[in-house]
Amino acid sequence: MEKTWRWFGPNDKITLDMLRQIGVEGIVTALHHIPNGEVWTLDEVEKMKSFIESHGLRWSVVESLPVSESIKYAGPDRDALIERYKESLRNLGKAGVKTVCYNFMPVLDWARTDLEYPNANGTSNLYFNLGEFAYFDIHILKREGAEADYDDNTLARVEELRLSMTSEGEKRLVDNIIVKTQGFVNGNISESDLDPVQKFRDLLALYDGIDADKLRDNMAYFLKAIMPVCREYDINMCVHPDDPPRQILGLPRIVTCDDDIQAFLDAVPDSHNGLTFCAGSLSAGEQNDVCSLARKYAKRTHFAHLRICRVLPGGDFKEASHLDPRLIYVVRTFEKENPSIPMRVDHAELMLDDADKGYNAGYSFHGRMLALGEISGVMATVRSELDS
Ligand code: DNO
Repeated sequence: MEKTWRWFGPNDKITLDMLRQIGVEGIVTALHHIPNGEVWTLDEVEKMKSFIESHGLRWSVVESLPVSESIKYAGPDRDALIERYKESLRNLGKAGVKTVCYNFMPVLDWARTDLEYPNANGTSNLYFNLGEFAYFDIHILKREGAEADYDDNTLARVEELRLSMTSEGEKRLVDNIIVKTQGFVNGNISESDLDPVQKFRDLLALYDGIDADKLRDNMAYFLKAIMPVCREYDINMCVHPDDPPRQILGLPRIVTCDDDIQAFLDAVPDSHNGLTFCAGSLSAGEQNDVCSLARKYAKRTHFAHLRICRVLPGGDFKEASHLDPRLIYVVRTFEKENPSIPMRVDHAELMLDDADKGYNAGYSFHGRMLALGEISGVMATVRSELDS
């Protein structure tokens, strides 16, 4: 697989020169300065591409060309927005950038409650605490009927939290769940929003009456509309699985498991309609066996996110080591079945001086560099086994 790295553009504190030194071959990025729903012009795409190439690297993957909420919930302007999306794809195609990652998660992209959960060795990592998440849903968001979505054990954890929760604790949860994890990946909520919770409630309301079947129809509608452009320019679309892979906050989620993946592939049967195999997101669902999913979908995968989670009793999950045997199995599978795809490591630890640098949550430098070194070793070993 091609070793790529998610880089957030010229303002990223991690520079392309640094990335060349650590064995990165290709860049995963987006035109973060262009607001969601606007066209990525050929000029802007080419500027970014030349900048990357002037550092001896290539622009391997777009992550993400964001799908506007209105396309997801089928708002009145969805056709106009799809036309703009197609225009952006054409411009990417003309410039030769042909792997496009996106997601179809309503409102919230990925969810974590803790961004610096301490590990025993002094590093820290991302963590999802189901009790805290349910607390956010029930007591901060105050979503109607939220209690019904949690089991007794989780509700008991929420009650325990309620007895000791402080206003700083609540602020930390809001920051982690809807501000810090979201601001840099999707423009829905940003650090400058004065009342992120109210803004978030308004966004949730857009999905009133949209269930999983409707969302599936809307995804198929979108994919069918863009496929002719993808065929013309040979662009591979790869949807990111839902993170975590389950319904949350009353929102439907439709890329959570084997059946879901099969369903969107069947709905639009075209090789340009494929998957971002995020081993981390898929492994955060107890229903999923990432190893068999990798075997089953290797050929429909256009991009791999290499990280892995461990689900804990009670429904919490945390990021596990990049040397976890399941991840080694996934790497072996892709090296065998689809070795030309790009891969990037993801959500690594904060280590050494990473924590002082203000990197985007989950996107440390030293932690990801270590993970890339580990995965590179696994890839080299697997390749030499396959060659012998
Ligand atoms: C989080 C990322 C996601 C991903 C998008 C793709 O760290 O994995 O934000 O980039 O869902 O559209």
